[in-house]
Amino acid sequence: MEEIAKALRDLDEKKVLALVEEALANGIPPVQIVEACNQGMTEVGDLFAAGKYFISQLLFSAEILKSVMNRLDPILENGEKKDSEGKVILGTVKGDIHDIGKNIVSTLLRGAGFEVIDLGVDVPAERFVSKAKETGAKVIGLSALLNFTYPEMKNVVDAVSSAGIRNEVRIVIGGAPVNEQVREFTGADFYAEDAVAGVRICKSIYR
Ligand code: B12
Repeated sequence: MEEIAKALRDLDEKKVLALVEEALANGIPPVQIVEACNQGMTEVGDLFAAGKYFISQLLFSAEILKSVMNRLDPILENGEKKDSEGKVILGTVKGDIHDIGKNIVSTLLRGAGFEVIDLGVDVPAERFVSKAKETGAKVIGLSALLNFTYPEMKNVVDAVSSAGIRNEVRIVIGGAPVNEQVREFTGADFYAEDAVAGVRICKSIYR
């Protein structure tokens, strides 16, 4: 797993894909492979923050991870159709276009039997609210990876309150730099440190 993270950090696409195949052949659960990739992406982000990588390298890392997810998605979704566990609205908040993590959450939720309404990226608060009203979903999942988009998460929570549906809708937030303090700031109900935790939270809400 460390080798996968390292190969991703070094942007060695061929090696990443070969290691993923090897891990799958050895029966490593795909969720664990995703976590290793997360680690690699964090290291890419750190190199970017340190001025050693540039936007082109960020973009390339995203392309590599997308190829990995193309391979893992069908396994994570697991084919067998279950009854709907419930509806979950997902989106990356306004001002933010990072979507790889959100897409992983979407895949795992679908795999767990949830109906996912994915609103995409750069989603304004009103869109989350109108979709929640339209579909009756009990969960809104917000993704944000930029610290300057935290206030936008708070805007969504406030918009849900203003629309008078705060008691019917639980709001879950996630994204690499998000933590419990951000949750408090935004007024969201839950913070998920990763996609697996997100699925667990959604299950607990619908139970
Ligand atoms: C790839 C990447 C990009 C790609 C994104 C491509 C894409 N389609 O998503 C591109 C090149 C477009 C990009 C652009 C920018 N980026 Co960028 N990017 C990254 C990088 C390297 C990886 C992100 C990623 O995909 N990680 C892998 C996924 C799987 O992890 P994840 O998103 O955290 O998701 C997991 C969990 O957090 C969780 N999760 C995520 N969302 C949700 C939601 C819910 C509901 C739940 C339950 C769980 C959950 O589940 C996932 C799986 O476990 C990060 C570094 C990092 N540390 O994350 C920087 C990073 C996020 N970017 C950064 C910056 C600064 C930018 C730019 C502003 C750069 C610039 N100067 O233009 C722009 C902003 C563009 C915009 N307006 O959004 C900074 C943000 C700093 C900050 N805290 O504000 C980071 C941290 C890099 C750094 N260290 O400086 N970026």
